Amino acid sequence: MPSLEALRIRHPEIRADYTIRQHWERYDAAAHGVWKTLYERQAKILPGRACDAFLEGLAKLNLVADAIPDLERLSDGLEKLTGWRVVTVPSLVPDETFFDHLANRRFPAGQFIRDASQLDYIEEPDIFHDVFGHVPMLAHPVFADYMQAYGKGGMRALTEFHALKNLARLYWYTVEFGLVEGPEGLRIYGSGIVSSRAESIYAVESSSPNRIGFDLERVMRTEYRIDDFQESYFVIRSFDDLFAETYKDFAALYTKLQAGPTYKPGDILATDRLHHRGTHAYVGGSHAAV
Ligand code: HBI
Ligand code: FE
Repeated sequence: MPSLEALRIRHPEIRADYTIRQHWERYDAAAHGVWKTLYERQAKILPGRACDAFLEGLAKLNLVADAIPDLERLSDGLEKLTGWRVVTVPSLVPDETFFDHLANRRFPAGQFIRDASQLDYIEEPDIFHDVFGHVPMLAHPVFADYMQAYGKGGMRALTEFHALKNLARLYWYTVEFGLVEGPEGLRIYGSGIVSSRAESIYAVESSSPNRIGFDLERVMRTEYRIDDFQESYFVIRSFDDLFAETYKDFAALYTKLQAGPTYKPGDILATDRLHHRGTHAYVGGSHAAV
């Protein structure tokens, strides 16, 4: 990740918390066009796949296809709903900066938007992933509290427990790639899925990946892949349930996690509550796990 000094070359006004002004007026027609293309693709496929909370969040925040949102205006609406605001950052920020923003109900969103030639794959989160993918869920009161708790817990994991790896897995398998049991079947709430056309279909419909009932310790022991579709998704019963399962002091759990097994992304355990056992037919990319 570039240092604050390095970022200052492109963003002379960058602050110590890595925030910058969005400079909404600087997005050109091509940039707004990329937002529109991505938005319309997802709007077509998400009904019946994304959870109600996500779809309701889009509507409540008036997030539309027309143009890249102005984050100040978006924040004014979001703040009235759950007290969160969206701040602009160049892209990835250091862990402690990220956690400090979340702990204070500020969601950092990347300023740039991907190029039209890269609609399906980007290395760093852009404004489409961050705003379309993450912000609708922040309009849900319980999820909004979960995200703040993650920020507070992240700070402790980093400074007191050196357990960031475990906590980052929780974030990955919930906030980024989570599924939830809906009245009519499994639905997406994870931002990494909901902002990807191919993975939105794969995550709920493909027979390839495992879909496993959420279990906190199990998830914290499970490695994840950042370079391909997930081999396993974890399914929560509800956002209330997720919050109840995770709103606790992790000190004893972190100690426990220092010993015992670590699982590969595709592993299935005898103790798993399986919604679906994957066929593992999907093979792509390299198989590096982090
Ligand atoms: N920065 N902008 C941004 N977005 C993220 O999702 C993010 C980050 N910095 C660190 C980070 N995520 C993760 O390392 C933590 O969730 C563990
Ligand atoms: Fe994300």
